[in-house]
Amino acid sequence: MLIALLPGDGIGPEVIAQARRVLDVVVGDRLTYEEGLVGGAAYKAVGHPLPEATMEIARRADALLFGAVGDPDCDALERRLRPEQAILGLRAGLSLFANLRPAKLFPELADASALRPEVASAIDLVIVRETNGDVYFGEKGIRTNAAGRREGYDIMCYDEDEVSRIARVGFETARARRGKLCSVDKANVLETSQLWRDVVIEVSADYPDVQLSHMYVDNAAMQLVRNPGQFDVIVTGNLFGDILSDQASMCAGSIGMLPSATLDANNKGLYEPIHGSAPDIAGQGKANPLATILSAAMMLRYSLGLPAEADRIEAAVAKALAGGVRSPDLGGTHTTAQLGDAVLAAL
Ligand code: GGG
Repeated sequence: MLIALLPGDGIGPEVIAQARRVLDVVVGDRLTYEEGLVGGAAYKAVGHPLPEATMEIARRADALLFGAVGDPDCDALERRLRPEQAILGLRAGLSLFANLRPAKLFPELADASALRPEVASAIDLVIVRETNGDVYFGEKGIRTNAAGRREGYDIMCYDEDEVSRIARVGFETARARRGKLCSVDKANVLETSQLWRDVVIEVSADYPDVQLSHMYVDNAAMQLVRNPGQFDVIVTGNLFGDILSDQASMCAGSIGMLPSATLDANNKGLYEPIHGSAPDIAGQGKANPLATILSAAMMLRYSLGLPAEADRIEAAVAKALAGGVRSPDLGGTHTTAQLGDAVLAAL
């Protein structure tokens, strides 16, 4: 099975290296790898954040393991050349529309959560974020308005097919868990959200066994901090899901702990930590590789049909944490490589 290895920028290569060590032990030569340039690294090497050579590897691969993109050197570039266009281009180019972001507190990390331990211990949810639409892909630009002033615009747009297909992923995910789906929108203000809510209700007719609720995104942000245990699966749009999953990560200990899978309709997927490239700590051995290692486990489970191997990696991460290993984001001083060593020792 072929994996497209896309380390990217900043701490991306460091965390991917640790995930690769773990995969080598757990699945060995059942996987082969082809590395591709993405993000600022790709722009600096060949003048584009998502070169055709990388897309070609990505199309052929059974799954993609992605580090992070983002580079302050590229901040002044026109938008189509910015590093972040690599991840958007992969999602659009491969129809990767369903981004699953599980947020669960490892019991050993109760002290690292931004919440009180008794509140944090209840967090065990999945955010299902749509990733092919919304303001990320709508028409955008800077124009001059009637008063002669510069005006930025990003069109927020969803069609009913985009909403129904992600709603189905939400319902299926809830059905396989505790049977509760909360659809998050802003239907009191936004037309896209009203359509979102109407379509989710229509789709719910096919899932009478799933308990559906609706929440405005501002309330959802508050409820995630007040009582995260009330959520099982959250289904939401691209922008709201991006924001809420970063928030959920701090409830679960650290943004360095949250993995993700972004799937197409056939479970081909791109797997990445939800964190970005963290240029402030790049190259210093301070990055937490566990979100990437857990993303590799999701890749084995969702795209490669190796659930036992995925379980083995997740158990090893829990054991490593129980052994006391902590990167700086978790309040410790262990290095990126030492966290990798601890997971390998626990396997
Ligand atoms: N590993 C996640 C990452 O690199 N994030 C940077 C980024 O551009 N994120 C945009 C998004 O997830 O929509």
